[in-house]
Amino acid sequence: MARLNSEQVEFLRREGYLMVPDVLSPSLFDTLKAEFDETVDRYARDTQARGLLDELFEAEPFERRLACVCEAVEDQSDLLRLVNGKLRTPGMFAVMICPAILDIVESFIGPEVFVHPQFNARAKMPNQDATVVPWHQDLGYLEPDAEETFMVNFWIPLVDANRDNGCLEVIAGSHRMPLVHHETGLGPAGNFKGLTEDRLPPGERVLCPLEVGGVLLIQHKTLHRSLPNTSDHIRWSLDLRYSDPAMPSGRDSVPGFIARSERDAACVTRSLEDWQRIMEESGAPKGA
Ligand SMILES: O=C(O)CCC(=O)C(=O)O
Repeated sequence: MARLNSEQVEFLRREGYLMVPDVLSPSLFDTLKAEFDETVDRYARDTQARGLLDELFEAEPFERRLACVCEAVEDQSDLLRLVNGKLRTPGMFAVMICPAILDIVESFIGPEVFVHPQFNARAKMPNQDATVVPWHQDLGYLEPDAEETFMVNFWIPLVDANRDNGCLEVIAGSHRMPLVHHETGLGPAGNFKGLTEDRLPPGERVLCPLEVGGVLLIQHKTLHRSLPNTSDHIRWSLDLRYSDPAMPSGRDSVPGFIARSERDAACVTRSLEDWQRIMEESGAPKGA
């Protein structure tokens, strides 16, 4: 059991964030990273075959190759779409249901665990305005009926994350605010909702650098942002969310799934295929 101790549980409840180093085995990400590698490789080969890319950049490591390919093609949007967002793949499913993560969630909400339908893979590219996320509460991106739902939100780096490559920053204690109005058109590319500096509450601003294997936990009202990536490599990460299945998710139009249940083992989603079936039956668009 990788349950948190009472001090850690108390810290998240009091401060609205908690960094937990060395809690996931880096090998947990092997399948997911192999999927990303394969996607980039396939795209590079297809694009080269069409005469639109000179070099395959095969010798570049995971944290560089995508950036090299993006720099070398005229339009990167298709490729970036393939490696960002709500990827329902074996690698993503394996991370979502990994016991170390579910144990942490249990420390807060008990043995009924819902994998929330708001989740993302992010390939935050060097010097890319569109992935610099302004101050916001995750609840600002959900329906307000989830205000009282206790969410355990994970931010998980797939490469070591720091100030230079755009790690997260949080405002300690900000989760005690209610849901605040989020303005549209913020961030350097104007593509996010959030809060401008003048509307931020007082509170210590805490930078959250994390090595692979660590996680940052926040709550759905914790104000946080991500810094620009000024490095020469990609800051790959995941953000996943968990809550009690009996509480509103704030995203009714898209189903999540139950990853653990003491009450009814039969309702647990045990395979990617089952998760995909739930999605199909809901009628929600594939990438929703
Ligand atoms: O990963 C990032 O750059 C931003 C993540 C974020 O803001 C979130 O998960 O809510």
